[in-house]
Amino acid sequence: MRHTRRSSGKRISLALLVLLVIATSVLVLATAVAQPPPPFLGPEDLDGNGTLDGRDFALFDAAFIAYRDTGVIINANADFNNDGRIDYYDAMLMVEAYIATHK
Ligand SMILES: [Ca+2]
Ligand SMILES: [Ca+2]
Repeated sequence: MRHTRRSSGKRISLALLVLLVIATSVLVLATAVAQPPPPFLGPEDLDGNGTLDGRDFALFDAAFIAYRDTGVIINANADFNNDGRIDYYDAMLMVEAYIATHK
């Protein structure tokens, strides 16, 4: 009986964590959409502000984790090689773009 209660609590905590991650991702994406038209740096500039920085990595990270954990693509722009997945290959393209723009 005690084990069941503890397990139920963990399920509720996990559900709350998943909701928090989704809510944060929606807020980040909504903020990115609300920005004025930017200079276009490249597809890896996920927030479109003309620089490739931690904010773009945060957007990519959210898309990467969502795809890894659920198989759902929450930001199709993070699928840089257009293969229908957000995975290691997209992460490599993100890192390569960062290195190329921060020489
Ligand atoms: Ca950016
Ligand atoms: Ca991909």
